[in-house]
Amino acid sequence: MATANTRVGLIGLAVMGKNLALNIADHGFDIAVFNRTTSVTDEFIKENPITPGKLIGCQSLREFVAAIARPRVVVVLVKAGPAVDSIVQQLIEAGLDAEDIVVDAGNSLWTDTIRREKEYAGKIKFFGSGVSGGELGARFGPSLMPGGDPASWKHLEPIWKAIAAKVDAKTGQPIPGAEPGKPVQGGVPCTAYLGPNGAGHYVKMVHNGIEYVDMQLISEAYFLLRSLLGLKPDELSAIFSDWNRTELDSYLIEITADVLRQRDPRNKRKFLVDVIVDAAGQKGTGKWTASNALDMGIPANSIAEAVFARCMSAIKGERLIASKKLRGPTIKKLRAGTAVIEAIRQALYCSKICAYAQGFQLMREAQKEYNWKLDFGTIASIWRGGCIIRARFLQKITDAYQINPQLVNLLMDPYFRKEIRNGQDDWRKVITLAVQQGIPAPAFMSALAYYDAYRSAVLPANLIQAQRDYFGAHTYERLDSPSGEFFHVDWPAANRPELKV
Ligand code: 2AM
Repeated sequence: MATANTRVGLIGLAVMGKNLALNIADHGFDIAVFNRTTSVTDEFIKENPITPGKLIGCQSLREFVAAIARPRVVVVLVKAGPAVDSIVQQLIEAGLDAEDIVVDAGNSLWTDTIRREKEYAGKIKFFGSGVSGGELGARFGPSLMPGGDPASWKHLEPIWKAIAAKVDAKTGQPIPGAEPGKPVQGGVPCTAYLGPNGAGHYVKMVHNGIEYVDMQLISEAYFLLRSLLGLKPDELSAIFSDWNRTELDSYLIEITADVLRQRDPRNKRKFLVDVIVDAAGQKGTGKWTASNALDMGIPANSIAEAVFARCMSAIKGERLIASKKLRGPTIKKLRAGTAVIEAIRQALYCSKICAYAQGFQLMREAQKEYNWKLDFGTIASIWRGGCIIRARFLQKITDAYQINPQLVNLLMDPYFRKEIRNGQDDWRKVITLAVQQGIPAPAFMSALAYYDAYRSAVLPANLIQAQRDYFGAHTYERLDSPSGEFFHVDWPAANRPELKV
């Protein structure tokens, strides 16, 4: 039986849990670990006999709770949903008390985190934290998005700051060099306290919503390059590598270049991308973001579009049938000149700015709804390293919110205004080409629609208001009367005098 002296405990030894535990141990923290299937714990301990901080494998939750120094910090990495509640209940039964902190580091819905914090108050302190960076991030430095009560954060903070990805304070560039057992020295950690209750999980959700658009936009750029220019995957890989030396420098562009040059392990003459079924899966965080945007009435149309694009891809069987029946223009190949490639790059870049603008607009609204005080500069800064959307571009967003913390929309920031001014002719040309040639580019298009609508002083919603008043007496406001004064016209009577009795 272990003595109560490990600094922290972790439950759930799937890939993310194992890697996070090793990352924590790498930084010298003794850690107790537990997994429902105990053979997994045994294997894990056997595979990792020597770590800078001790790994203590526990066979029961009682043993696990007894192994951790008080106040106990227990990181939970089980499947989001009922498993989290089940584990918390079991931990309480196994001896956790009101001073102990349970950190849900899974992809939980932020409203569940709000509920759990209330529900378990007085029994344990429930704390939520988003974790992004995939398996490698968890192992060598993720971006961590904590939310909960500030007193609990004080206990978690040293661990979270130690294990998070590090970036250079000035340039925001990730500091490389982490290896097993050799944590990164120096730099600023990609984690910061974001706010109470569900704030961390909410920010993580929006991160994922943005990630959906980022991936969709890159796929559309790939598809346009391929369809219009007839380039092969390895040629496309070289283009993405070039782009990775521009403003688009990011993890997702980098892995795209890697993916596109990967050969099929079954047949080296083929590229792997060409044998992968074009039907995207999803686990729900993009959908949560889009449906939350609908609930709050915030136009995050590119985020929704990216989710729908995955849904469209998933009905592959229907698309195969439709492709034989529904006609469109025949694609005329263009000469692969640098101008077209640069135009597509600009379209991707401008669309990406709009996607981030939407994500931050969502967070602005959510903070009103939930009474949080989110610091958008800090959020952008902790996304600079470790997470899937990490990018050089996030330094520019950090700067934008540091210059003006009250920035209403990222599109209004002088730097981003200039970037879109420079890129928008190309952006429009690429979308025109896509339309003329019948190549789907829904996220490019929805981002441009967002941009054009956002910069419109006048939209056709006057007509919508008139229609609503016509059929449902929903009333309308007038431009020449104070706001809040509502009018109604007896439309049938005004237009169809013969209906008057
Ligand atoms: P397992 O190895 O026993 O399946 C990801 O699924 C991780 O969450 C795994 O470590 C898994 O444990 C754990 N997990 C899933 N559901 C759980 C539950 N209801 N209780 C405890 N652990 C659970």
